[in-house]
Amino acid sequence: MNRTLVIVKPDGVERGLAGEILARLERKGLSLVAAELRRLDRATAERHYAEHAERPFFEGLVTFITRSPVLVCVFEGPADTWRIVRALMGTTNPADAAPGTIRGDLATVMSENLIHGSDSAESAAREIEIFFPHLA
Ligand code: D4T
Repeated sequence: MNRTLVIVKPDGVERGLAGEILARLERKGLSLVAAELRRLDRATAERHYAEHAERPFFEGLVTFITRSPVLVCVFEGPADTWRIVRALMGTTNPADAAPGTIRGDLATVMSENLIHGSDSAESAAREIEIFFPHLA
């Protein structure tokens, strides 16, 4: 089996969409193996988004992801489970995301796009280590 990290972002929890988002991943056939509602501190957010440290949107991104609790989860499925989650999420900008995807159905703007999913096998391993070190 193969694992990936999912975060229901602050907008998702605030809007009461955590259950809907997890249900979509579960209905697809993925299994929830860890979940915790957590308010991220700045250091953890900066570590998670380290690849974007030099980007102009970084400060806003860290402020956003730390503004209220997120639901951090690990999902398990077949090989490359991260790809399955990414397909269900839809593109980063919800304005372009296909209907039927989480972002396509439930979000409108890139700065509040509801869900994070690891974007490679390497990212999944790195991110599970950050949030659930006992599972890494
Ligand atoms: P995450 O990492 O949150 O799952 O989103 P993606 O994998 O789909 O997109 P990303 O890493 O490129 O961007 C991370 C995060 O930053 C926000 N963002 C991104 C933004 O506010 N402005 C931008 O121009 C970009 C590229 C949205 C998601």
